[in-house]
Amino acid sequence: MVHIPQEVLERAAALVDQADRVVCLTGAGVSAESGIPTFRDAQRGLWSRYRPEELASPEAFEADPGRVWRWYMWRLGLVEQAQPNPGHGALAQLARLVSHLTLITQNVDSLHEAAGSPEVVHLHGRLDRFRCHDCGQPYPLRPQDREADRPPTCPRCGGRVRPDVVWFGEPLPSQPWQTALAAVAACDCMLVVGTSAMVYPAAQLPQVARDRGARLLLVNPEPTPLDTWAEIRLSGPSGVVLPALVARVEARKGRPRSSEAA
Ligand code: BJW
Ligand code: ZN
Repeated sequence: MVHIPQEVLERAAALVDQADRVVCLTGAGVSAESGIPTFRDAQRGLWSRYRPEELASPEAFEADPGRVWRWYMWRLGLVEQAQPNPGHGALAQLARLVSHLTLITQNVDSLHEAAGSPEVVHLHGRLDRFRCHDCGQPYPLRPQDREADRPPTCPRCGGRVRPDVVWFGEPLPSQPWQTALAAVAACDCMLVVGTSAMVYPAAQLPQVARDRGARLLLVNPEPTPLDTWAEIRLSGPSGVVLPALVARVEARKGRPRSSEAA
């Protein structure tokens, strides 16, 4: 049972409500209640058996493409079966309530879109898209590729096909990163949900917001390095905390815009 003090929730809702431009940065924790394991949970996390560099780096892929391919095919199966949870739903609803929300995610699933969030900035790519590791050519995944022990071959150059995600040591895709930076630099309230804030450059974004004077609000059941910077910390799972927060924002605003238009 999660207990969120009403006074803290009300203060958080007021920060969001009073902001002209809100940014939300999400991490793996927002999808945990959809059954997708986070990365750094010591018992159940995706990296409880391997070090991150053994699976999520170009070096790992080049050294053992089959192992990396099978890991991603397993994860793709998990993500395809997953449904958005109330946390995703609350963020989609928040976009309808506030005048300007930029939703930035580090997640490679598409559960924000599935929940109805209108525009999502994907910093670390997407697990449901594939491309050639050598020439970058997009590759439409075939059913037999899912069962294969090794990655398919690029029809254009013969290189290996890989998921269109960002591995350690690789630069973030330029356009999403620039969009994220600009949104964060211009926001007056930033919501940081379900991330350990340990992976750069994404972890830098809350610091940029804070340096520009934005109010920082954290949603996480565990402490993170951002705790000392945050104005408000809502401790608990995002599937519980976000619906409660967004309901408060909605109550402050009166009716949501979507129902006014109907
Ligand atoms: C809940 C919950 C619930 C649980 N509700 N919450 C030192 C300084 C700066 C940088 C570096 C450095 N040393 C090395 C670097 C670089 C490196 C880096 O940051 N390493 C760190 C480990 C230190 N970064 C990079 O390499 C990046 N690229 C780069 O820097 O390029 C430079 C360059 C420029 C020019 C040319 C070439 C290079 C790339 C980083 C890519 C990260 N990729 C991954 C894998 C994506 C593909 C895949 O999915 O397989 O992205 S790593 C992994 O971590 C994934 C995630 O998006 C990312 C962040 O993880 P996240 O989301 O925070 O998850 P967790 O598991 O860590 O945390 C979950 C949280 O949820 C926890 O806090 C829980 O408490 C919480 N939670 N249940 C709410 N119900
Ligand atoms: Zn190719």
